[in-house]
Amino acid sequence: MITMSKQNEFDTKKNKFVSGQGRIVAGCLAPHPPHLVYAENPPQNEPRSECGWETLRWAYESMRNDLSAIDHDVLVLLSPHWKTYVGTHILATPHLKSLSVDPIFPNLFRYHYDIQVDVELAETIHSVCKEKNIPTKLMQNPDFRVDYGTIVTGHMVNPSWNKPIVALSANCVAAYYNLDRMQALMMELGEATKTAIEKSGRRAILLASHSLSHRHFTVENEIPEDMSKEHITNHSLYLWDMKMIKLMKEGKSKEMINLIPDFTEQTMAESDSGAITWMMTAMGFPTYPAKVHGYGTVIGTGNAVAHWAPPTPTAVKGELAP
Ligand code: 2X7
Ligand code: FE2
Repeated sequence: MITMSKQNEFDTKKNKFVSGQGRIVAGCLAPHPPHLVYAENPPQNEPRSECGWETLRWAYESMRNDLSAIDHDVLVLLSPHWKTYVGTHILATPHLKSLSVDPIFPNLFRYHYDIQVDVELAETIHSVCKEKNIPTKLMQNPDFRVDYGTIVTGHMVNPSWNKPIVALSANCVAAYYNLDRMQALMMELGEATKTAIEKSGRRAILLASHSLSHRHFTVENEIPEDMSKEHITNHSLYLWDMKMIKLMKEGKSKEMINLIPDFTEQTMAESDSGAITWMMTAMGFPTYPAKVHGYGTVIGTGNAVAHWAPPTPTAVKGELAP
């Protein structure tokens, strides 16, 4: 069942939300290897596993625990596996139900999804983008097949799916132009997303759905969950991952984002989608530390599960108190 706070009811007479100011209440780096869902054995997924990737699954468990203490109405996410070639598309159909099969790992991921979308927020993001001349399009096809990145991240963050989502596509600007153009555009999209959330009255959690370093093995193990075979593809990728995680933990998000073009190029990272640049910009480049819940590899890729939550006024006072 979807829960929406009362303050966010839509007043049809006034044609606006009965709300105060909306805000971003947290942002998460929430990677989407389908292996994690496979290893959890939820009823929605057909294949069964014995175990696997516990460090990452327990990291998600820890993050879910922290997020459950933060009141929120909606999850807004950007996935690298919904690729669009002209601008950013925004999911804007109220209910999506179908079967998602991972094209590379159909043996691990055949997931029956049933997703509610916050169409009003999607439309608000779209209209703010229009005002700012950022190319966007609403995806209103009720038969649209949702990508597995959106589904895996959505499931690992909120397996009950009891909150609506808004999903944004990965506009292929990095491939068409370059990583610097991607950075600039995702910063504009981040600003627009923040403005739209504030207008909407929603309390939103943002999700950047991707791994860190992303070179993976080309041959799958006979038993996919055989953890004796799991490790990072090579040491230089590990060093890059640790460098990025250190900056997150030190509250140096601006420095971390400035490294994204080099990091992405050298580690083949899915940050070419712009998700983390979009999220950090929308959050105003946090100078408070991220909580890193865990790090682990999946078929050789590096994955961190982390969240940033703006300190509450009381916490800030407490920190500054003599
Ligand atoms: O899409 C993915 C991924 N990002 C990481 C690891 C394994 C598979 O799929
Ligand atoms: Fe991926």
